Amino acid sequence: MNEINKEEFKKDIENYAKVLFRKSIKEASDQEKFQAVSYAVKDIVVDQWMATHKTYEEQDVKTVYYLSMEFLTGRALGNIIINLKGNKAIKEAVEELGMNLDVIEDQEPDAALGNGGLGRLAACFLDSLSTLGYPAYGCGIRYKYGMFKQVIENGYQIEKPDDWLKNGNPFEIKRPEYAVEVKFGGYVAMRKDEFGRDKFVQENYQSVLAVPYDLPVVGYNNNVVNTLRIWDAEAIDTFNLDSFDKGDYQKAVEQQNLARTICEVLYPNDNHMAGKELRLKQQYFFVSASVQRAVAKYMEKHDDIRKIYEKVCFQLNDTHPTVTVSEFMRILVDDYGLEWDEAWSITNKTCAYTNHTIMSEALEKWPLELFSRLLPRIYQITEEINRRFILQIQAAYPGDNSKVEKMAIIYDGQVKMAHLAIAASFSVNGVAKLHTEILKNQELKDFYQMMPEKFNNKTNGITQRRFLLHGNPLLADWVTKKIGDDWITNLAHINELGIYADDELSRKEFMNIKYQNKVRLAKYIKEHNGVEVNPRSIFDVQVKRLHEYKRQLLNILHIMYLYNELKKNPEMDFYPRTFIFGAKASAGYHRAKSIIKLINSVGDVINNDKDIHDKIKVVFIENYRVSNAEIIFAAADVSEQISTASKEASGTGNMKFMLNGALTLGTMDGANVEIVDEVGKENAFIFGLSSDEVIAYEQNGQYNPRDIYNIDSDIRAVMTQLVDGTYASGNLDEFRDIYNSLLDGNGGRPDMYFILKDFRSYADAQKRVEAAYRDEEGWAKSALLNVSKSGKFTSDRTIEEYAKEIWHLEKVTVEVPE
Ligand code: 26Q
Repeated sequence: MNEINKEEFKKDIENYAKVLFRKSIKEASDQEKFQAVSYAVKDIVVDQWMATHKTYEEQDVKTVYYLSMEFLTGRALGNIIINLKGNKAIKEAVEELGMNLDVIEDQEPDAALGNGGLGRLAACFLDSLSTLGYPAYGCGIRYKYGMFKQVIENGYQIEKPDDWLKNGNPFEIKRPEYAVEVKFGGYVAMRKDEFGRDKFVQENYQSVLAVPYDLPVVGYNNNVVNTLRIWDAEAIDTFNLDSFDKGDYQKAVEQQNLARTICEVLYPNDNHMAGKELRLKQQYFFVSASVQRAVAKYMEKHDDIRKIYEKVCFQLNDTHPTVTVSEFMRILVDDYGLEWDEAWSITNKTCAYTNHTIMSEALEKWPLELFSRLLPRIYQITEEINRRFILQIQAAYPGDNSKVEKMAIIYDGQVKMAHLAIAASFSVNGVAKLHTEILKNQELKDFYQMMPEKFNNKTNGITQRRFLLHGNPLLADWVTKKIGDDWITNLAHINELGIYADDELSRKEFMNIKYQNKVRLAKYIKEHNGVEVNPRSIFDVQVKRLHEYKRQLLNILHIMYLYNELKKNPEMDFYPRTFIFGAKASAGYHRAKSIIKLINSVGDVINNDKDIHDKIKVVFIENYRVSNAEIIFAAADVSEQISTASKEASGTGNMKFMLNGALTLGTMDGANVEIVDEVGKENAFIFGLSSDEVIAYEQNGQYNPRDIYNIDSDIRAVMTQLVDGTYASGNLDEFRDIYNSLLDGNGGRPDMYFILKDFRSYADAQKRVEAAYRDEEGWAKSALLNVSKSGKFTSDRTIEEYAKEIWHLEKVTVEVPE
């Protein structure tokens, strides 16, 4: 890596302030300073970016295209500075110009082009791909509005638009030279090509121009810069319409509207399928553009499309980009004239699919009417894929029509995207051991039985560069002092920290860092919530999307119970606790929004009750997102990972907490199972039904929450308080729906997520947490052990597995000319 020249860098910053804003640094606003510094950083990045792509071309590398509707990258500037190893020089340069780097980083809006786990995973994967030197493109959508901003008013969530591009994005580069056309609607006609052969063409369609914007993905200290390519839609120049369409004013206006709407906004659903036409348009839009461009790029350097799988792999991030399969077939068959069987075999060697959920409401199924109307040619191709796949099923299971019913791609008037993805991919992976086992033995059992060789596990991971090095500088520096800085690119080395768990002084130092991070978070909470919290209390944190299966409700019901206990017995031994929540609810998910209101209402009552002397505080952090997550993880003592067993495919927040020295309070679900494998049951607090028990209850229907309600008076008391005005004096019906969902169902089975069933076990685990925390030495030891055992959960390990076992990529090294 070429050294950053501080003096030159300072001149660069001043020059950008001048060119962009005709101002000196002194005159510039904080936002303008952020822009100037970012452009100066980009200057360094672009040299590496060009060198990387030159190397890729010279070496004719195989490339993975990570196709994802979501990339939750958060802020770029701080992360890029860290990965450039420019922290020292850049910090000094900025300070010598009279600025503060933290303040400057704070000016950047989060790039919130994702909902939660799946989108953030994609961002961690890109960081690891670049750091490991693997050639990759992230392909996605340049949403004008990302994940909404959450404002809490009167305890309720209000959504505000996230106008993240309003000041411009200093790191993006528009690439109009790579724009491609994407077609929607119309009909398919049979025409003759120039050699008199039949071919299918889409006619009378509407189209948009897909225009890519490239964002740099900077590897750690290695000159490698990959590209996150996000597509924007522009109206096709109406003067260029086919002669057929000339003067079709109506159509020109429609096309302009189409272009305006496609990339307008991210759907804020997490683990829930929104069967909206615009969502399918978004999917085909970015898939068609990405696949067209990948094929064109390949053909610039190669002459045989039949070998494209040697240089290209499409990784499908869940089913959202599954139209890739049919679009790629369309290009091979219609544009390159390949026979079906040959095209199918190539597609099968190029596509791989990752499943992120077993929740049935998240499974993507599109009505045939909509699918065929919007994508007529893609529909024909999908039908033919389905026809042949059914023949394959019938050949494997002669006479067993139930197999066809369960596995067909098109059935019951719907296109089942997971079935299409599995049929067309050479690899199908789950995201944690338990999840993959559930896929193989339950959800996708029939597919596994027919094609076992496709199935594999890739346990998720997170990048330690953002979530320790950037988010927790105090702990990062301390770790480096103890064991050197290898952990930054090889997290397995963090196990060397293990010996310090037995060292009294190290434990003290470690707990002191945790304390300082708690002070930092307390300050954030004071500034943003106006609530005073005690950094000496236990910081017990649940931050993640709000969903019933994640059971924020279990957490808050337990807090209501603790409060009752304290009221009954004010003198009881009670270690002060701060319960911290952060969660966005999908805009249309009413019950989730009521749970947010409940958390805030309970907080209002408890936080203002003088009788309990600040022993419990309940804080709801507004607008939870990547940038404040970094501060929250660093300050956590207890990591709440309490999903109903079998429902959370992996979880990745659990790993971020562990890396920052919080202890897991959780069910045996998702990657919690593997965390416990690493740290041992004695260094975590495990409770609740197992996934087998949950699945058994779901199948035999033998669970009745009324039985628990009838015998457990503490639970009964808490339930009653949901509807007697204790927490909603103005409106007794405020939480009636929550109450009913637990006891009567209300749209599902009563207590579908086994909250009452797991309540006692959870409360017991919470007692163990308190007892453990009172033993300060023991706690410090466990926390340090957690950090030291987090090596497995780096996304670097995950990406090595994908690269070796699925993508078959080679690493490159990049030199930047001086
Ligand atoms: C689908 C159709 C229409 C509209 C929206 C959607 C949609 C959008 C987002 C469906 C699902 C999602 C997000 C899923 C998700 O985040 N899953 C999480 O993925 C993580 C990474 O693998 C896991 O750790 C989590 O366990 C899993 O819940």
